Amino acid sequence: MDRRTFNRRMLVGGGVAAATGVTSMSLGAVQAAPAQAAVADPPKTAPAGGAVRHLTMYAEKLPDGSLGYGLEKGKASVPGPLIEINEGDTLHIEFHNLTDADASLHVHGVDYDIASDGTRMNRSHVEPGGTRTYTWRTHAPGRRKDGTWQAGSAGYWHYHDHVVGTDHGTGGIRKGLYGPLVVRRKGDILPDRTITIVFNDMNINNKPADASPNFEATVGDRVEVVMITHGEYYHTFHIHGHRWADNRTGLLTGPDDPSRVVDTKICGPADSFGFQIIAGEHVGAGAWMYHCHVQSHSDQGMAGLLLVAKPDGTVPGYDPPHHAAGAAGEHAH
Ligand SMILES: [Cu+2]
Repeated sequence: MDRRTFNRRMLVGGGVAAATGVTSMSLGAVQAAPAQAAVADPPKTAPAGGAVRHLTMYAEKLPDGSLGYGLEKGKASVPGPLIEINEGDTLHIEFHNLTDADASLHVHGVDYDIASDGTRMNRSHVEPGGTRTYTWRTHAPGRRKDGTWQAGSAGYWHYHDHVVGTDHGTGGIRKGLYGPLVVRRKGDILPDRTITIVFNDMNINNKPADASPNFEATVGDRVEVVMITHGEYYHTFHIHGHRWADNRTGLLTGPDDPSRVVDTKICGPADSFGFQIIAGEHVGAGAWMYHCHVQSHSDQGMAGLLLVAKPDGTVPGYDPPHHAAGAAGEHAH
């Protein structure tokens, strides 16, 4: 996984991404000529799966008292690290519990034996200081022997603790033990960057209301959003100036794709979905808000910004506050 991320950053992080941006802008600003899209380099796509991957994951307490997952000791974050695999991959995660309470790793959406469930019911949790290997498997869609179709594993999923506080991990989730999992299908379009937005109770990514996370992009970047909900409430995720298709990838497969195009989506605890947008497409650079659209929730601080910069790095009309943008939840490819 690391090597692929590294290669993609080396190959497409700068040049192709910038070129795509210019083309997108010319489509929006000069002439709405769909044929022109063919001139741009096509986006990179996910390869076939089938790899066996290994990862080490730590759960630990952060200086502010929250709990987080991290890929290295002392590097835990809230949300936890983005895990990306392809349909057909198997992932072995050597999990180290560095907290002072029982903890676990429980995943949504993929295949695992009961020993990798991450709950106390089947003793698949980990005591303080302990280690356990969780194995996640995935499969492509296909036909069963009886002729019916089974879904593949591809999707925008997530993982979280299931034992801290209560047998449902209520305390662990509340304190930040959660993170995004993306399973891609061969041929899925790969983003330039992925951002993770978690509505957890009445906060975003466990940040205080006056410091909700802002994310940065440049006009034309293919930005992938992984949106996860946790906690006690239902919310309506909304982003300004950008829309997506309400389907597995968030992308249309053609002009007749019947997927509804939306810019809001109702989400409840443990829900997850994802989509890709071209930052600023047809609307340009700016401080584009994303927020919960339940009015009392946004009024209480469930709002942040997607800061879409012009190629020269400036965000028109935006006055940076004192706290820095970005941080956890942002993942460049
Ligand atoms: Cu809300």
